[in-house]
Amino acid sequence: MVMFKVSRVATTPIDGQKPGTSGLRKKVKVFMQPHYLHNFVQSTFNALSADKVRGATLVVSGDGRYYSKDAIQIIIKMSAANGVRRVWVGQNGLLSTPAVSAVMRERLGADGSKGSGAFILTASHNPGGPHEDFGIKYNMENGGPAPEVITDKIYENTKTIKEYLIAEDLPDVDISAIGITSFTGPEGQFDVDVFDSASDYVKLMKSIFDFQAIQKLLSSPSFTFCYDALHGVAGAYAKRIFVEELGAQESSLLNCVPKEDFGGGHPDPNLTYAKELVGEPPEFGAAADGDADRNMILGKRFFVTPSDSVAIIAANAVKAIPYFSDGLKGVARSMPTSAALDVVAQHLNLKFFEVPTGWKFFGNLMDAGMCSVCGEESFGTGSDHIREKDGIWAVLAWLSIIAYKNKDNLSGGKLVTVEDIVRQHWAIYGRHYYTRYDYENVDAGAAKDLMACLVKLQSDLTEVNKIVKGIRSDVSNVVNADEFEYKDPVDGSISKHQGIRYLFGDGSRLVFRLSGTGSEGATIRLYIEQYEKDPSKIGRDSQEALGPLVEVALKLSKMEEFTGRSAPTVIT
Ligand code: G16
Repeated sequence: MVMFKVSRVATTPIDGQKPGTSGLRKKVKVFMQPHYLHNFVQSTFNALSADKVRGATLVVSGDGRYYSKDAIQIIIKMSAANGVRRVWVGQNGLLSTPAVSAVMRERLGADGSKGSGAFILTASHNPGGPHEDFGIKYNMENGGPAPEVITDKIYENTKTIKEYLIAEDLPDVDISAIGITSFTGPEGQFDVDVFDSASDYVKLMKSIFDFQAIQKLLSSPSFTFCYDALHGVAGAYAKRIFVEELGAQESSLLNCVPKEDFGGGHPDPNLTYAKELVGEPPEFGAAADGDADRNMILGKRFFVTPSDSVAIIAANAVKAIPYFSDGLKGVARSMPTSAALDVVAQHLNLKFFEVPTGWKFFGNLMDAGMCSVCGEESFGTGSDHIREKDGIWAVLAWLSIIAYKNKDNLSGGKLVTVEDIVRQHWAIYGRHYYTRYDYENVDAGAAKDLMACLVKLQSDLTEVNKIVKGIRSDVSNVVNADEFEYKDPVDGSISKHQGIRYLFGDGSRLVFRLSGTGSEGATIRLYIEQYEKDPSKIGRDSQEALGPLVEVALKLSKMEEFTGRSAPTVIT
């Protein structure tokens, strides 16, 4: 067995290592600076209790973006030096974010390993390549992202770090070959276990869904299906699940070879970036982001908003998905997500929670058995089968619902389509017209000023309504305006400043937030929502229906004045 020594390397703090909504995301060239990744990894080890490091098992993998392979070798060497017992790596360093969560819950627990955690190497939906983004985040033993108390500690540690530990003489491990490589260090044996990236995840999906029912749907002559992985890590799962297990045609997979630079594209599954899928619509289309935790659901020339998607999944889960056959424990959404899920929860008498943006906030609810299905407007949908949002799970959930709705007419008749399912849902529950405007990479100072101005305005609702009515007299009055604050019902922790809300008398909402996932400058997100219960008014074009509120939002926030932008970068 190869022996290794532990080196203590002197370092100094590097500015700007504060984890955002989901980990630290920066340009690759920032991560490649001397000590940059090392400082963050050591600061993470130092933020954890000793038993979560010494003798522990760590999963280290990600979406395969540029710099991942180097980063994995660095983290292996630092893990060895910090007394970790074994590191688990998906073959070629690939594991989707949901698969990491699945592996932690299914496999690490089962093998008796203690104190497990994971470093997930991804910048999610941000582009990859030498000039683009890299990212890293730490997940806890329950398979979910580290909570704020840990990420705050990590950040504090990055500001005072003086040294890191590394086994510099440990040879690079071949992560392309499945198998265990063992080494000996000052504290005994250290193993690197490279395993198949997909098998645990595929097994889990088969235990949740009725694969036979989905298979029947996919083989129906009237049904067409297409899945676009945008060259992200979802490709490593799509072939195994959709083609090998469910019998879809190989031609139904688009961009399913994972690439370090996502083929030069932007691996963000929305109407702007998943262009190929939007251009050639099948009966059912879906797309994923870089690390496969996001999803976009499409019918034939019909976009399902993520807010509607989670509501529709919740409304149909018990009948269409075997995992939920005993009922739902509760449902949850992030604050800016539309209230479509709230209405379903009321109708079905389900526990309901509204949390801040960030999947980590769902974890406590799920661990406490209070929530089964949850979702976010940012193309994230999932359930308590793991502690991350899950792109392929969402696609399988939709395929299950379509299969259920068509169980009696799969032999050639007219199918109930995605659009039919959504329209039927609106007819029962009403429709939440919804849109999000993103202003990407605006000047950080200008963005801060815009937000500060909106907060200041909130202290005087009479003044707000004077301005609003001056812009559009046909919108309802603002009845409340605040900054969203969340008290976790499980551990009582409080998260402040989670988005600026303007709430209107008719249930409409304007929400303003700064994104926590960008790598440069600031991204302003504006979320606009309006509820329509009247069945004769639920069929309008959403941009047209929301026109007056959009006008109010842009003028009230002085968007163009502050940012110099006359139009958003992306509208969804
Ligand atoms: C992350 C979080 C999500 C969050 C999203 C958007 O997603 O996991 O819970 O909704 O960021 O964040 P923001 O609006 O701050 O950019 P991902 O897919 O980027 O990991």
